[in-house]
Amino acid sequence: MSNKRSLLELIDFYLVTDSSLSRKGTLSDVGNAVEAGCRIVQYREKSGSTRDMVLEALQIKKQCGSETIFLVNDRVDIALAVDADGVHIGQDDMPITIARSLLGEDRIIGLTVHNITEAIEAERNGADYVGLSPIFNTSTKKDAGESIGPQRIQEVKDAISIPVVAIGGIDKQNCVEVIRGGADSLVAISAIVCSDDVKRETKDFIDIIRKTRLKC
Ligand code: TZP
Ligand code: MG
Repeated sequence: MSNKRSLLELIDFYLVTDSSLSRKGTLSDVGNAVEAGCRIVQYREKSGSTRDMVLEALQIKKQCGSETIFLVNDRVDIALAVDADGVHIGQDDMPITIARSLLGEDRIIGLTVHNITEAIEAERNGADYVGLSPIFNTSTKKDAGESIGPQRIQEVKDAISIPVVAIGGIDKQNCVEVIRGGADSLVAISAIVCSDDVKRETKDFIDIIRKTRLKC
């Protein structure tokens, strides 16, 4: 693992994989997104054996190379097994302080939060960024909860000093509101992996995010 924490400052579009929705498969999605300029990838796999996940994670790590942050969702053991750059965990996963003691100080830990209280707690407990969820309604994660709306991003951003990554129901149309709303980065799952041309879609998201930032 190389320490990629400084790259967190630079992220804009953030890819989260989903093999259950993907049209072309996870490895194809990651390869295309990285080629398009995506600088952070989270391997989120909810089915299959641990062995298969480790083998796939090793391939994704290779695709990410030295310029793209590679995180594993939920599974601290898999992140350690493949020497990933870190993990993304939720409120019901391993407590962040325990994850930190296993992963060490150099790895990145992202935590899903739903409000200011959880965001402040996440930062206090050593999170490197928060995933604020869900911004809009989404059918990709059944238990995502009530949508927050892009107008609430800034209050979370103002309460903490680590990056805020927006997730949930984000597409090329509404991502402008999300960036204007104060998000440092955003995730789109279905808008990317359900597409026929992941490279094109990723490039479009990156362009829209950068142009919107210039106007903010
Ligand atoms: N966590 C909160 S919402 C969500 C996850 C994994 C799903 C986001 O998927 P989509 O398709 O971008 O709405
Ligand atoms: Mg989780």
